[in-house]
Amino acid sequence: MDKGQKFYITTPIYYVNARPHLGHAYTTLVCDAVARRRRMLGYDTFFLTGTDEHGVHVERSATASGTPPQKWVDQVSAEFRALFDKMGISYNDFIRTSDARHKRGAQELWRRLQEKGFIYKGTYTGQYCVFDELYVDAAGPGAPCPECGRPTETVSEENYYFKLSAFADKLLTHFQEHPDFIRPETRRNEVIAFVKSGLRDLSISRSTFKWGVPVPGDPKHVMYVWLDALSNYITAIGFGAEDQDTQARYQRYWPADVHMIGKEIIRFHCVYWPAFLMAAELPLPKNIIAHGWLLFEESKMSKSRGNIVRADTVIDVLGNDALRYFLLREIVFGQDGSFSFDALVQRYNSDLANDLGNLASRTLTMIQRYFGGAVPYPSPLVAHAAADDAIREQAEATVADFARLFDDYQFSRALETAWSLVGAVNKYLVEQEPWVVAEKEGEENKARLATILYTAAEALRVVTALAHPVLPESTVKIWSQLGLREISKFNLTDLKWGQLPLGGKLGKIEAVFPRADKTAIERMQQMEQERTSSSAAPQSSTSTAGSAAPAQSAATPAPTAPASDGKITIDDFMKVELRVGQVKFAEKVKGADRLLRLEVDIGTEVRQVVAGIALAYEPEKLVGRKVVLVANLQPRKLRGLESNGMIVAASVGDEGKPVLAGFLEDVPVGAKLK
Ligand code: ME8
Repeated sequence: MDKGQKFYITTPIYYVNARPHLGHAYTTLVCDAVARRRRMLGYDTFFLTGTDEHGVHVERSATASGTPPQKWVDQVSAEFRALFDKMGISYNDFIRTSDARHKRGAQELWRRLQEKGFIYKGTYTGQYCVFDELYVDAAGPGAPCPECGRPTETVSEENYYFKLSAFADKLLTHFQEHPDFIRPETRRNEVIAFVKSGLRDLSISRSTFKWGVPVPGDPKHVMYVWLDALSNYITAIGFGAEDQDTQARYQRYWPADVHMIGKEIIRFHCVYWPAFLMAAELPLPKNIIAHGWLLFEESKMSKSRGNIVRADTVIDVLGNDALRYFLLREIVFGQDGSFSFDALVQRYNSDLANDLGNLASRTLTMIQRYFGGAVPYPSPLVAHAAADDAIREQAEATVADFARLFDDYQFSRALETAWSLVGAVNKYLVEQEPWVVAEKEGEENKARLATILYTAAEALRVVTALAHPVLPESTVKIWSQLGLREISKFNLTDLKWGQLPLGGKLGKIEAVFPRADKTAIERMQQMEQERTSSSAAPQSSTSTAGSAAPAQSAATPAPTAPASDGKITIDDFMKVELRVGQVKFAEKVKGADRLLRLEVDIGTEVRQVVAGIALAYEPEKLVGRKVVLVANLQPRKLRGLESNGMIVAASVGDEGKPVLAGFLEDVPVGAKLK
């Protein structure tokens, strides 16, 4: 890694239609840890986060709550910012797409695209998913969105288009020449396959709503929310600014070194964004890193599923560092990973309270007790043992391994390495028994005691310096207990064994990680319940039957109400043909986490059904199972697959987990339910 360079890292800018949850906190704290380490390595680091505030989605949420859009976005954006401040996130700037500076920059990007001849006017008539802000090609009225399964709306609009189709080859060449452009490899392959399947021009304006950045020269239109949002990465650092100082900031920091995103938004970042930049003849970001999802109770934590946990809850009970450590250590970065209060408390107690906490408290307490709180002088000759060298060697290897792994975004493995040093030093203390040596008389024993405690304290210093970007609050405390000052100004490139000043006076010794007791979990669960019930944020509704489409979200218009008393006649019910079917074959639908393709025997024929039950059922376990099928539904297409019928399932809990309907007695395949 070169020194003295700039490093520009960004999070996605978060939608203000939902209150912040642990998923948003995750990306932000990962970036924060990376930014902090880069600063400690001497990089001129710029870390950007912010909120994405435009679009019909936000306009509708605001209107539904009777609030003017600007006031609504001000409120929710402030919540994101307050959370990040509470989390101690070291962002350098917080961009809002409703900022004047952003609008100016986004319009400047538009002008450039237009000047270079990549924008033209055309008409689009078809289906549109409001939730994903996506046009759904080749789909009929009411068709479900291929991304989220919600019903699409029919729109007919005269729009501006971007000539995305002109960039397929250029993008593929760029991916080939820059193998690290998209990480990890699996996401890179997905993007390459998407581009190879052909790119169509992209509609980049909307005229059916007002809440957006006006198109330069044609204010009846607002810019497509993704073009608007993606441009934040340059507008925040001064692209399109009027004054020279701000422009200089853009020159200094662009291109970004890392755009960190969740895996669901790779297409926007890895295809659209580079194509816009190529068209405007601007440099491309160096790395786009897509991480996996934080799951809670086995499905993606998200507002629409209603299965969210708030970062505040964890912070209020266990503190910021516990949350950061857990998410970076427990989740293999890049893959999906589960969050649970049990695992959090277990990890906190074992790695922080026990391992690091114990190492710090016993080493420092013994130095206090036996050496009056001054770092003892090790004795390289008389009182030296092979075990001391082993710790020193392991510490030196840890510095190198931690750097290699952390800077390769393998946070979990980097922390594992550092914690094996912690474990080794704790074991070293148990074996060397300094408390026994301290009881013995004579200079040699005194020298041996000094060497043991020096070795432990020096190893503690090394781990503390390495862990600072991950545990910014507690490492400050340990550092000052070691008698050292300003850990964040410590230059990590200088980290070497033997730098603990001999004879240096320790600071005041206090426990850094108090053990969490059993009530911690209950307290967090209770806080979540209270926050959920008192939250003003829209919650998802629970559907009574599982279907190929996920549960309705608050953002989706409610289904049309039945007859005024809410009841239907028996004739209405008899119109629905429910049959017993048996699953003959089941497989996951590629690229759709929630969907399974099933072949279901209903006595008279075998039907293909696409069902949104993949998060609850393994395909292999369904084969042979009897299910209830709505057999006379009109066929519809999901992810290009025709679905002939709907499997009946209960929708359980806030997250709408599907549970298949079944029978206690054996029933013949094809039997009708009435
Ligand atoms: O997509 N696990 O905003 P958004 C992990 N405004 N990360 C999660 C997560 C989860 N369960 N839930 C959310 C948008 N995230 C657009 C982005 S950028 C120009 C515009 C994180 O509010 C993750 O980083 O839906 C994901 O990509 C982002 O929040 C989505 O936030």
